[in-house]
Amino acid sequence: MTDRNQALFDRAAQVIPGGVNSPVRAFRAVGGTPRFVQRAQGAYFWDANGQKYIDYIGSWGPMILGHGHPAVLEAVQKAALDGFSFGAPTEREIELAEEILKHVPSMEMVRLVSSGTEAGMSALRLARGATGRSKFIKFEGCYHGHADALLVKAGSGLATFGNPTSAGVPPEVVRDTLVLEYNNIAALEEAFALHGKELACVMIEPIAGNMNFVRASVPFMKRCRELCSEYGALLVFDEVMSGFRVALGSAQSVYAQLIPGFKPDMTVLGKVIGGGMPLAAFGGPREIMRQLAPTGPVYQAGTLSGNPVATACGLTTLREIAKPGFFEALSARTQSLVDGLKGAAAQAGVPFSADCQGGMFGFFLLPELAQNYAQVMTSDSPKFNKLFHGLLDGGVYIAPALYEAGFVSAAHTEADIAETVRVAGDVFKTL
Ligand code: HOZ
Repeated sequence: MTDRNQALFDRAAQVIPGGVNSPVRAFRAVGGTPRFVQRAQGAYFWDANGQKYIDYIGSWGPMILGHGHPAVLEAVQKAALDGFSFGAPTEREIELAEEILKHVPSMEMVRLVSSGTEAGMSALRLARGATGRSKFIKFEGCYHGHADALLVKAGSGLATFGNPTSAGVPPEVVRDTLVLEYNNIAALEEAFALHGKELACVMIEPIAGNMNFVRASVPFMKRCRELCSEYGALLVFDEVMSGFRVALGSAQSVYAQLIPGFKPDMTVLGKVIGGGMPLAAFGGPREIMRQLAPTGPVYQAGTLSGNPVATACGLTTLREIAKPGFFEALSARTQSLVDGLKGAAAQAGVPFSADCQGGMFGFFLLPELAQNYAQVMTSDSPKFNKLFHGLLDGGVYIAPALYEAGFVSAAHTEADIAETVRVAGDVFKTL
């Protein structure tokens, strides 16, 4: 039988760099042929060969209700009939903003944009504009989109500024980006002692989903908050992945339960708030958000910002996940996957650790959970690749790289979880 995935990949490579429109999709880390998706429904998608998979990527997070949820489909179809894009305001933008603010009260105002990269880039510009400072801290392994100043890896010393991680990013553009180790309080304190008064913000993924799944420890998060407040820097939460995914109130609500009175100054959102459509946002207190054009001097704009079809998709998704019991059920399902995988790995004698929150999870072929990027890097990547392909052959689709988190949707059934654990158990025995 012809492999249609391979045929499509070969054809794509002639007209699209690497055959993909986002690099991780090319399977370079794990080898093999990317699956070209033909259609998806609920917790599954079908590839170009007609092969069915249980989907644990869910568009890298947005599909929290599963694919093709009837209420979302209806809202999108209706919105599309009313017009695709106007470049003028609509009532639904207000409704979506109100819905977001209702659940994430650290934000008093929110600006809608089209992608997480755009939201992160704009939040950084606003933090710099609002504080009048240029330098900022980010953490190794946290990804905030591909804006130039954010594509930075750690420099040679703890408190030195970073180096570009991509060709085409001039060193002078990243000279104000300080990159520190995640969960390292001593490095954070040292950086503030040296540069605190010049820092516009600390930007952090509170639950990092771009180095697999790594939580900021509570003492570390507490110290981030204290130092930002002490030095007048803004604490910017990048919740593109964790927002409305780990809890209805996002990761900040999880930390607020552990650290009394905790809240970030600004929040960056994406993925779930668009329900699978290109939509993202950033927000914060009124006095900061009013620094944005047209009320303030910080420029930011977009033709597709607040797009009417995307807002219909996002708004309906948020209303569905705000229904009573939604997150309890999703969390229980995700926990049962993580527990099942741990049990299967233990039975096969494979070193394995895993964690989850709400509908987001991660695992390492390591005996202990990684706390930072360097520890994530110690994972056994040939073994991960074997696991990845074993799962894929068994009809289970996880991210094709060990640096990515996984996502469970409300459409995943107990039977899907059991089947996943069964397939994983068989593969673990071969590792
Ligand atoms: N930025 C995503 C990985 N964390 C990949 C997005 C995609 O390929 O769709």
